Amino acid sequence: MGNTITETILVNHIVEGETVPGKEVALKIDQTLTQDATGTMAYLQFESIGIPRVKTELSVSYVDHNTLQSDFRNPDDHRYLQSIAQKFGIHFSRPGNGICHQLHLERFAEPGKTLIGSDSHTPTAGGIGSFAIGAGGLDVSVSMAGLPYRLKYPKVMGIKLTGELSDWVSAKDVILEVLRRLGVKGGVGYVLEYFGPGVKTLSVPERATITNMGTETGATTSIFPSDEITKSFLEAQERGNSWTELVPGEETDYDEILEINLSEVEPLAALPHSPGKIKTIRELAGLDVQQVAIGSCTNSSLLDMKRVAGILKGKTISETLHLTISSGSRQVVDHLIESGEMGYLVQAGARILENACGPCIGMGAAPPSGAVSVRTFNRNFLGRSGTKDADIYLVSPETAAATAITGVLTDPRDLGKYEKAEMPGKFNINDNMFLPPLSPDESEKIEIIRGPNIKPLPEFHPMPNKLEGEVLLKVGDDITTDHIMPAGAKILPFRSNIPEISKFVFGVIDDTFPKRALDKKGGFIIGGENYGQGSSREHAALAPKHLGIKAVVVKSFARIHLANLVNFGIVPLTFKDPNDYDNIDQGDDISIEIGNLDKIVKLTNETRGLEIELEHSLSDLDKEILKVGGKLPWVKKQVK
Ligand code: MIC
Ligand code: SF4
Repeated sequence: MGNTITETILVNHIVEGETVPGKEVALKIDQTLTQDATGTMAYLQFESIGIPRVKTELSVSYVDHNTLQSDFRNPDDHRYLQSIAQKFGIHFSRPGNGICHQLHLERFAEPGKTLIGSDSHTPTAGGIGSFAIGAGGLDVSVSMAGLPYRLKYPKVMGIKLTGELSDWVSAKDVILEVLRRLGVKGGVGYVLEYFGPGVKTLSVPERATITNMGTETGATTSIFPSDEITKSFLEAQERGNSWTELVPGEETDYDEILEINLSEVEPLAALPHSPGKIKTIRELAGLDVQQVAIGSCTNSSLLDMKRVAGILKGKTISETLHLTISSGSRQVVDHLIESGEMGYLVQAGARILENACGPCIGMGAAPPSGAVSVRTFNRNFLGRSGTKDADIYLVSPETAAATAITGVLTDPRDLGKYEKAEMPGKFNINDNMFLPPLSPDESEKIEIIRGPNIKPLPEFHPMPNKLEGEVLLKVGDDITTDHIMPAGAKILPFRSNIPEISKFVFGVIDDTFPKRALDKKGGFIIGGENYGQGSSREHAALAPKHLGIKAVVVKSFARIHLANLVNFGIVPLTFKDPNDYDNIDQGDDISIEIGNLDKIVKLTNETRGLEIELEHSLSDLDKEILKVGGKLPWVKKQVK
């Protein structure tokens, strides 16, 4: 018997705990990344921990989300982030350089290393064999302070790839096929590890597309082996020295196996409003489309853009739609300019956007009312595009480009002859938009620059033994962090200002929620399965905390959101019997005996005179953290 790659890397990094699935282990973290929308909060927290310099091998601060500078707020945050990076020994990626995950893959990610990022798509680096996990900003700042990262030891699902992709079918279709099989909850508690003869048919950027969107299955992370293909990619990025081989396990080493024959995969789409709602393009073909958007951390590599350029060459986009293209990095753009392929995009009528998240996070390019927008992104949650009644379909770059030409959803196989796009043997390397860390002496002279929108963190108080109040909101299954704490051009600039951003909590579901919560001096939220799926944004816990939310009681939680609730002192509880969900309504007065957070916690529905048993999956440490009011007060004691 061999070892899975997951096991090999974890065993090398475990500093505490046993390798038993479901048991908590503490991991040494080699690298961290942050982006600006979660980064300002992460660094405010890092500052308050009070250590002079990061303790990781490498930490990078990227600016890619809030790049629409409609007033002073976003640029002020960027300036703050730059000064923080220079103060604390962190690499700084300047705005315009590209999307964090694409850049990290190109310039920093290494096979066999652990990486924590304050963004749920950090697993993109799994395409190069890095064990890369998304987490809340506070967990990232704690890792930067040199403390280990704690997680439940995962089970490993081996995804066996056989065969080879057909012409016009791409890596995006593979991950959509995985989502078709697993849905948006099927990966919970697992690492998705790819193995089998099909692996060698996929390049690193293709593997990264797959690990990127593995997040949408709820998996802890996804990872590919590190092989000769990984080596060539690293060499082409002049980083051959950081290559190590990572050989996958044998079939019997995995807790579960899912087999995908690449030759049988066909062009697919995720339908509104969930990445897990999959149909074939053949079934949907002919649907009128008003917008096509190509880019995001899932599909913005040079290979993706070259394929799109090849399809658009000599064509004009349909007059019934708009096409936006955002490349993942300056390296990608540089190559497209050099090869002339950028010309094909421009000549076809594409609107070339900045190398940033852009429309993926609702930063511009909102679709028209009631429109169908076809995107190469990874999320299509309700309202995320900026237009609540728009229908977003998630597809491959090939399908998106074909659709841009015809004006209706089009199977790219109908385009006829396929021309293979090739990556260059050597990438153009130009790191001049990365600012490297300063020496400790130089760092000491740096002043941290804070704009007026950067407000201090809320205060955290110890948890009482009994929680009382009203059920302020009852929601159903699969509530995403985009429901809880929406993003977009209007709201994202308040990421450093918790009192302001709190006014938008649950805006897409019930815009009276924030005021009602404040008027009632807080209360409770009741939810269904997979509560908090989606992003790592800790604002989905911090802002409800500011509004006085004491506990969230649901049928089940998504991993990162659960951790964020604990971090900010909101008690995450689940129904012992899911049918009890029907025994509580919005408006009911309830009380919860917290005590020592024993296995079973008692909830009393005072309005209905009922008692309900609740459970939790909290470790002893989580309980300790909740008792003192959150992770920040807890961590301050640890580093003293
Ligand atoms: C997302 O894709 O939802 C985001 C925006 O990248 C988030 C992070 C954030 O909310 O800032 C994520 O995926 O973690
Ligand atoms: Fe940015 Fe979209 Fe990727 Fe999130 S999913 S990191 S918003 S490109």
